[in-house]
Amino acid sequence: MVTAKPLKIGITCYPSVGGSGVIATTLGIELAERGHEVHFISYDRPFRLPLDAPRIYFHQVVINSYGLFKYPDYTLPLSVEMAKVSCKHNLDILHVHYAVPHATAAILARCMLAADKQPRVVTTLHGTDTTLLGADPGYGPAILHALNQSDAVTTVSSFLAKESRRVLSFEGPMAVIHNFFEPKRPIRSREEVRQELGIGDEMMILHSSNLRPMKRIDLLLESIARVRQRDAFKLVILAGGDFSPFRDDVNRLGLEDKIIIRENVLEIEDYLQAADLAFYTSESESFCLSILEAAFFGCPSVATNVGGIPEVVEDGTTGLLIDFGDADGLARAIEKMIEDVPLRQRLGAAAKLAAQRKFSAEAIIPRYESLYYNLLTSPQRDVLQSLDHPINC
Ligand code: GMT
Repeated sequence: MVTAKPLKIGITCYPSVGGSGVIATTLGIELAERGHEVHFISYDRPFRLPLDAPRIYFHQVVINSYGLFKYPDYTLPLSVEMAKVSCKHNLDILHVHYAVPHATAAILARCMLAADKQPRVVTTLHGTDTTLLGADPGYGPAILHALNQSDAVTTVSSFLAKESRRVLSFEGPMAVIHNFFEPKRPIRSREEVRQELGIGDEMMILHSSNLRPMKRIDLLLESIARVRQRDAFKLVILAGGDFSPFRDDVNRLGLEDKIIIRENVLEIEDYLQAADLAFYTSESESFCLSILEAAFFGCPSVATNVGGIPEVVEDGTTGLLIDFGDADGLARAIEKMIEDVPLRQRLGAAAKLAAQRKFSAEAIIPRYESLYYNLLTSPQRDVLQSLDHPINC
């Protein structure tokens, strides 16, 4: 529980499967457990949000599809809901995760409110909101504007902070607050899960992602196909999306008996505790939350040395990092993990220790709390606002 005055915090994120939504939801849950009141504002209830937790509220944004619009708009109804919730519940902080369109909606919401009702706006950049959309001329200037107007900007890795400066030319202050994980107790035992998967003594390699192009599932499969000890492993893919587009690759590479797919799994802890190795071949990654999730269960990783991954994996100590694109190198790293069980166990134990020390809720949540309290004691921004007709609550 907090000893300072508990805060009223609005959180907006993507509610579907995805690292930024997972982080935002867990942050809200942790803040509520520490005594703060947390209001989630989104088009759907975030999938990991408990239904009956004290001090947690959900406000749904209703989007009407008008025939006159070719593309339905989310930003405006989101901004109105943010303004209404801020006004009605006297929010201190509006914390948006993933800049597009959440940061722009938050800035607009703040403008609609009377000065004494305006929350401080915190924007957390997660990855492609900078690396992909930030570089898009149709989005970049709007993102930069929203960052400049935010009361605080945070990024989930030092890599992403540097990229945000480079890609968006953002010059304001940025706090690096790394991602965190708070594992739940698995429901089934390790043995039960491995039995369900049909895995015996083989090394269970785990990959969990939304399968988007930057995850480079093609490279993942290519590397797996080059592992020479064919009988020594199984690859389990927890797919936050449709795996069928990759079936042709699986067949072409003769991997049908090596790969087990589970789509849209909610009990990830069950699978994390059953795994022996995490495997990621992304071409771009601001952090890679899935590597951290595996580390909490003593699972080392083999991963590409890109983006913020080296901030999560210490090469040779908590996992093995290989240059992006080097399918042979990735395959040899996996072979090494198969052959050298003491090495794998040593890296796994070190990964778990590092995760608990650096990336636990206990280590990270107080950083967000201090950021919020510091903002509330610093002078309020001069905001362009509708002084005559602030939004009604
Ligand atoms: O930016 C994205 O691609 C989406 C985002 C998500 O919602 O999953 O992923 C990013 O945020 C995660 C949570 O902070 C990070 O762990 C991922 O590395 C990051 N993805 C990329 O940078 C590609």
